[in-house]
Amino acid sequence: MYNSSLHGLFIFELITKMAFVAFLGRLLFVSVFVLSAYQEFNEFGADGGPAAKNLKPKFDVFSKHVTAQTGLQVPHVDLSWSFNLEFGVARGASLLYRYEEFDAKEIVEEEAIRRTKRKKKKKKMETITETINCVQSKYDRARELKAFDDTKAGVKGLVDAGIEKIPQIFILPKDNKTNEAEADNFDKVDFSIPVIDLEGIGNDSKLHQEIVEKIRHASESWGFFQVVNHGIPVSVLEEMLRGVRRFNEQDGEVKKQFYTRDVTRKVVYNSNFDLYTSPAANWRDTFFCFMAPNPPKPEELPDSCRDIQIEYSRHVMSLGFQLFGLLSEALGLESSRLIDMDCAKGLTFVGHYYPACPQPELTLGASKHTDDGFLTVLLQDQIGGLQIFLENKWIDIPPVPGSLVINIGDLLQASELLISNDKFRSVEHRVLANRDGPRVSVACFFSTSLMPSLKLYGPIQELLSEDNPPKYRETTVEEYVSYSYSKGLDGISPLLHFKI
Ligand SMILES: O=C(O)CCC(=O)C(=O)O
Repeated sequence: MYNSSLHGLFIFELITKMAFVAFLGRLLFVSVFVLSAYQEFNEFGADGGPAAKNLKPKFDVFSKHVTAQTGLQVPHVDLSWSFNLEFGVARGASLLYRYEEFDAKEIVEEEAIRRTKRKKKKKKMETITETINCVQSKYDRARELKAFDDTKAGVKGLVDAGIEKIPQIFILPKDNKTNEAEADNFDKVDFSIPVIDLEGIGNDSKLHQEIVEKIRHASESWGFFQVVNHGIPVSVLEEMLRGVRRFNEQDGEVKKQFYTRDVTRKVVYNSNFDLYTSPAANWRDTFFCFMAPNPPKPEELPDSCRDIQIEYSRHVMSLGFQLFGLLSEALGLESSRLIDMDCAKGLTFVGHYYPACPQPELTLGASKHTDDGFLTVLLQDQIGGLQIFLENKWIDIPPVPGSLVINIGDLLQASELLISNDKFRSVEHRVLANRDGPRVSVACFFSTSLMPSLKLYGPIQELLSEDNPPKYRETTVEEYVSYSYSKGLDGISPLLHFKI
C-alpha cells in the first residue's frame, strides 16, 4: 500500500513535471513565433498598409478554418499599424495551430518560401529604384551629351582637363559585359587572323594563285586578314600615324574650326558620329573626309597632316585596286569584276584618336560594329585593342609592324553588290579603351558613302543558284550608308534591314 501510493505519487510527480516541461516548451515555441511574426510584420509592413492588406484575407481564411476544426472563435485581429503586436500573437497562434495539424518540416519549408518571397520583393523594390535613377540619369544624359559636344574639344579635352573618373555618358550599360569578363573566357593561343605576304605576287603565277587562295579562305572564314609587303613604304605608314596624332594634339582653338556634325563639310572632326543615338559614347575622337572620287582641294585639308593624307590615300587606292582584283578571283570571277562594279570608286579617310582612359574597363574605344563599305584598309599603331567577334569570342588583332589590316565590309558580304551573297564575311569588331594611349589608327573605307548614287547593288548573278538564292534586296550605297549612319554603333548589323 505504502509502496503503491509512493509509486502513484512518483508517477503523478513525473506527469506533472512532464506537463510543466511541455508547457514551457510550448511557451518558448509560441514566444519564438510571436517574436518572429512580430519582426516579420514590421519588416514586411515597413512600407505601409499594403502588406497588412495582403495578410488580412489570409488571416480570415485561417480563423474560419480554426473555428470549423475546433469550434473556437479566433479573436478579431485589427491589422492597423498600432496593433501589429496583436497580429504577431495571432500569427504565433496560427503557426502553433498549424504546427499541431501538420508537421514542423512543412512549416519550416513554408517559412523559407515566405522569406524568399520577401527577398524577391526587396530586390524588386531595388530594381524599381534603379530604374528611377536610370530615368533620372537619362534626363541628365541629354544635357551632359550636349555640354560635352559644346566643348568641341572631344575626349582629348576631358583628358587634358585631368579627369580621373570618366563621365557617365561613356559608361557602358550594366548588361554589357565588361572588357575583362569577355577577354577572360578566351584562349588567345588558338586564334590568330591570317597574315598574308604579298611579296612577289606580280612575278610568279603559282604564288599569285596561292595568295588568292589564302585571301579566299581568310575572307570566308575570318572576314579579316593582315597584309605585309603590300607596297606602301613603312615611312609613309609611320608619317600617316604621326599626322593623325599632330591633328589631334594641335592647338585646341585651331582644331575647333573643324568640329562639326555637318557631314557635307569637306573635313568633319568630332567625337562620336553617333553621340546622340548610341547607348554609350566611345572613348575616341575622329576626323574624316572623302578622298575619292572628288577629293577636297589640298588647302581644304588640315595643314597638320595634309601632305601625308594625300600621299597615303593615293597608296591605299592602288592597294585597293590590287585587293579587289584578288577578291574577284577568290570569288571565281574575272579579276576586274569588282572594280568594274565601282567597288574601288570611293574612298573615305577616317583618322581615329583614342586618348588614354583612366577607367578603361567601364567603356570602349569603339563599340561592336561591322563596316558598311565594300572593303576597309586599316592602319593601327602599336598600342593594340582592336578585336573581332568570331565563334562567340573576342579575338585580338595584334599590331604587326608594317602591316595593314584588311576587312570585308557589309556591301561586299551581301552584294550583284550585296555581292558575295554571304560567301565572304563582314565581321563584327570593336576597340578596347586603354590606359596607355593615345592609340591612333586610320581606317580607309572603300565606298562612295553618302555621295548621291543611283547604282543598285544586289547579289552577283553568277554566284546565285537554286541552292544559293539571293539573301538581300538591292540598294544603293547611299541608301545603305545613310541607314547605317543614322543607326549608329548600336551593335545590330544594318544588313538585317536589307535581308529578303
Ligand atoms: O581603330 C581601329 O582599330 C578600328 C576602327 C574601326 O573599326 C572603324 O573605323 O570602323
